Amino acid sequence: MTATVRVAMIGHAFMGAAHSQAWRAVHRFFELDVHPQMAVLVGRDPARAAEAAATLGWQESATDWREVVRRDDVDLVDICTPGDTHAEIALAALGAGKHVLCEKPLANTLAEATRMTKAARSAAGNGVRSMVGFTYRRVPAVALMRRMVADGAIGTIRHIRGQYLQDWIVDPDFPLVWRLQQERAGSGALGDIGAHILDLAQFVSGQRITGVAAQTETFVRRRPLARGGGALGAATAQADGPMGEVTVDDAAVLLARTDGGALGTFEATRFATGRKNRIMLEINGSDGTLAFNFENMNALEYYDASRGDLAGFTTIPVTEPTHPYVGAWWPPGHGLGYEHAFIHQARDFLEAIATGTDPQPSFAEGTGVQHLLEAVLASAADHARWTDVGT
Ligand code: SOE
Repeated sequence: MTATVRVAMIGHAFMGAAHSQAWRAVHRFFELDVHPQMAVLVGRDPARAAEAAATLGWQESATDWREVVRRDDVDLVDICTPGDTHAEIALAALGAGKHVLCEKPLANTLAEATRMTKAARSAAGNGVRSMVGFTYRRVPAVALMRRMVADGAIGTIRHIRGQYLQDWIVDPDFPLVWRLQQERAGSGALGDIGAHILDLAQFVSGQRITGVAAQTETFVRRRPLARGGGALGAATAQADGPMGEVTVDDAAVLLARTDGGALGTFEATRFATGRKNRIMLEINGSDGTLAFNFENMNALEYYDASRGDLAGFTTIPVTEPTHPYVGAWWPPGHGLGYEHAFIHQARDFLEAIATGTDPQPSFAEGTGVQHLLEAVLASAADHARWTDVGT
C-alpha cells in the first residue's frame, strides 16, 4: 500500500490551477513511494472555493486556512496565495508540523523570508520539508543547461544574460489588481517575474549574484480600480470609475556581478508589448555558449567553440528519455509544456518527503532571492548606485 501525503492547497487562481494539475498527474507519470491525496482546497469565498474544488479535483473545500493547517488529516500545505499572506500561512503550517510548498517569491519582505527560513530550518529537524516554487528550474531544457554548465561544456562563465518579458498590463485601462499594489505583492515585475530570471541565472550558472546596479520604472501610475477576478486579467475595470495608485514597478533593468567573476545583464518587464511570457537565459563562456528561450522550451541552443571552423549554434531537442524528467513522458520529439514544470516540482517534493531529504530550492535559497530583490530596489532608489547583495 503506497503511503499518501494529504495536501491542502490555499488559493485557487492561476497558480492554484497549475498546482492542482501537478497533484492530479504526478503519480500517474512518475513512480513514487508516496502519492498525493488532494484533500482540501481553501478559498476566501465558500461558493467559489467549492466550485474550484469540484473543477480542479479536490475532495473538499474550506474558507478558514488557519483551521485547515491544524487538521490532523493534512500533511502538506501548498501556498498559492498573493505574497502578503505567504509568511503567516507558512509559519502556521510549519508550526503545525506540515510540509510546506510556497509559491514564489517566498515573501514580500526580507524580514518575512528570514523568519520563514528560521522556522523551516527548525521544522526540518522534525522531518518537515519545505520548498519555494521556482518552477522554471524544472523545465527539462533548463535542468540540462545547468548540467552542461556544471560539466564544463562552456568553460569559464563570462556573461549571464536574462530576460523575463510579459505585456499583460500595457493597456492603461487594465485594472489595479493585487499584483500592482505594493502591500499585496511586495514589488511588481521585479518580484513576480524578475525573481524567476534571477533565480534561474544563479541556478543554471551555479554562481551567486554579489552586487547590482538597477533602475525600475512605473510607466502607468494610476489605473481604474479592479472589480473581482484574479491577478492576470479575470478582473474587470469599473468603467469611468474611481482610479487608484500603482505602487510597484512595471519594469526593472539591472547590471550584476557574480562570485564567479561573471557580468550579468537582466530585465524583467510587463511592458514588452507582444512578448507574452518570454523567458530568455543565455550564458557565454570561454569555451562556448548555452541559450534557453521559453518560447521554444523543448530545445537548447549550444555553441561549442572547440569545433573551430566547424563551430556553430546547434539546437539540442531536449526530448530524449535521458534528459531531466523527460523519461516519464513521451517519446523523443514530442515535447512538454508549461504545466510539466509544476508536475516535476511536485515529483521532487514528494520524493524528498519519501526519502527524508530537504528539497531545493529551500526557503534559504528563496531568502537569497529576497536579498537580491531588496538590493535591486535599494540601487534603483539611489540612481542605480552599485549595491552589494546581502547573504
Ligand atoms: C504572472 O506574471 C505569472 O503568473 C507569474 O506569477 C508566474 O510565476 C509565471 O510562471 C507566469 O506569469
